[in-house]
Parts: sequence; C-alpha cells; structure tokens
Amino acid sequence: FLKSGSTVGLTCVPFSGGQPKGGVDDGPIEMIRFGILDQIEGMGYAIELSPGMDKYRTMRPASDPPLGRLKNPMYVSMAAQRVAEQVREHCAAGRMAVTLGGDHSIAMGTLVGSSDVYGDDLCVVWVDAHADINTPETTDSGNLHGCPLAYVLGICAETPQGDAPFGWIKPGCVRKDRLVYIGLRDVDSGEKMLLRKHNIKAFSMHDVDKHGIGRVVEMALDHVNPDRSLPVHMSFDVDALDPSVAPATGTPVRGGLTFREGHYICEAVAETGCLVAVDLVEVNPALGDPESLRQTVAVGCSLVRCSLGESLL
Ligand code: 5AB
Ligand code: MN
Ligand code: MN
Ligand code: MN
Repeated sequence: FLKSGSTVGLTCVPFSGGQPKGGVDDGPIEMIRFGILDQIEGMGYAIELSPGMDKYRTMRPASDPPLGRLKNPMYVSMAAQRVAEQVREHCAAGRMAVTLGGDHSIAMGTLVGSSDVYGDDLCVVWVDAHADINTPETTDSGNLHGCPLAYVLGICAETPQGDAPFGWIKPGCVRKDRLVYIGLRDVDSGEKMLLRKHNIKAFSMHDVDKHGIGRVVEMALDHVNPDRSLPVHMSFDVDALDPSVAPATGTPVRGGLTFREGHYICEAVAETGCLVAVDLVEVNPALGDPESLRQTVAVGCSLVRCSLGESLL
C-alpha cells in the first residue's frame, strides 16, 4: 500500500445530520478559509478534491422519520454512502484520503471507503473523548455521530439490509481486533459493555496520564499493527483535545488531550509511514466566540498537517 503517497485525496463533508447542533457543517469551509489547501500544497502534495461538496447539504430527504431512537437515519445513511464512494476512489487511486467533517457519523463512510480498498488489513486508530460505538439498541440520544463504529464493526443486534438506512454497509468491514481508541473519557454504560463484550482495546485519558502519550501511542500501534506493516486509518474527533485547546465543538468534555499530546499522536502515526486515511471531524465554527472558532479551526488544520508529516525532520 501507499507509504506516504504524494497526492492527497481531499473530501470535504459539510454535514451536521448526525447530531442536533447546526454549524458543524461549516467545519470544512472554515478550514479551507484558514488555508488548509495551500498548507497541504505547500508541503509538496498535489490535491485531488472530491467534487460536489454542496450536495451534502441538498441531499437531505424531504421525509426522514426516526428509526427507533435514531434521528435522520436516511439522511445520515445517504451522506455516508456518498462519503464512502469518494474516499474509496481516493484510496483506490493510491492517494492519502483526507476527510474534513462534518459530524462524526460521516466516518461510517470514510471507513467503508478505505476498508473496501485495504480490506481486512485496515487498522483504525480512533482519537476521541467518546467511543462512538452505540448501537440502535444502546443509544440514549439517538444521535448517529455516537454510532458510526457499531455499523462498520457489525455489532448491531439486527444487521440493516438492502435499501434500509445503513443496509449498504458491510458489517464487519472493520475488524474488532484492528480498532484501537486513544483519549476516551466520556463513555456511555452501554458502550462500556460493548467494549468489554467485543474485547476492543482502548486507551483512556487515565492511561495517557499514567503512561504518557509516547507509550500510549506505541502500545496502541502495537495492538493493531505490531510490525508497522499494515495500512492505518486515523479518525480524529477534535473533541479528543481538551476544550481549552479546541473549544468550538458540539460535545466538549473536560480533561482532554493537550495541544502537544494531540499533535504527538498525529506525528507518531505519520512517522510509521502506514497512514492511508485521516478524518478530522466535529469542528463547529458556530459555537463560541470568534477567538474559540479561530483556535479550533487552526488546531484542526495543524493536526491534518502533522498527520501528513509536517513536523517530521
Ligand atoms: B462524537 C454520546 N455517547 O451517543 C451519544 O462527538 C455522545 O462523535 C456521542 O464523539 C458523541 O450521544 C459523538 C452521549
Ligand atoms: Mn467525540
Ligand atoms: Mn466522535
Ligand atoms: Mn462531538
């Protein structure tokens, strides 16, 4: 697979249907305004931009009744399916797939896209305050940005079929033993049961405090990719960072990663040369004052650059 390819396949997903707060759909455009395109090109990459990003806003179905507790199920499913096609195309062409969200429900799409190309080998590093593994049965909020992993791991009580929302997702396209978390600190009780039941490896903020970020990233990579030979998809939710570092996000939780810890993760994963896809999600420019916005957009862009190897000498 690509060892640090020279073209970035960029997919911008202005989508907020996986949660109730408006504004997260402006995450990508704010990062573009902040200069992410020039920054990536300035690092020597060519950019292939997925077309038609406006479509994510206009494709909302006229009627989208809840599915049990799940809100906007058809809209989330359709948007994620489109994300999957765009990411699949980038990966198939050997590009580094970079996806800017948008809320985290779009990761159903990014993971289907990358796993379609890299198959069983794909390792997933999920950097987040939250586990995002709720099933339709365990979710309290019904917000699908808390559920993307349940669908790709194939651990929902009933597997969606055919034309039903999420029926297009191949359950188990991401292997449970190739998923690892870093940064967790707000995990629902139903999610804790799922993590235990499926034996999924997680490094919480407690582990970061105890071992330090260097050791945690090493242990996380040892778990999924001991020989550093497999392709890695990193899904980075900006709320993994402490709210003092990334305030403009919909579900902030105190006690998060410092600026350096967040960047260290990206640098260390980049350093392996195994990274094939990265998501940067949950930047919400509508939350907080202009300075919070600027700070959060800036940190989002710099995490992307570090994932592309900016700070490697
Ligand atoms: B995020 C919560 N577990 O399911 C739920 O920001 C929060 O993508 C989900 O990590 C947070 O609603 C989703 C309480
Ligand atoms: Mn989160
Ligand atoms: Mn998340
Ligand atoms: Mn969030």
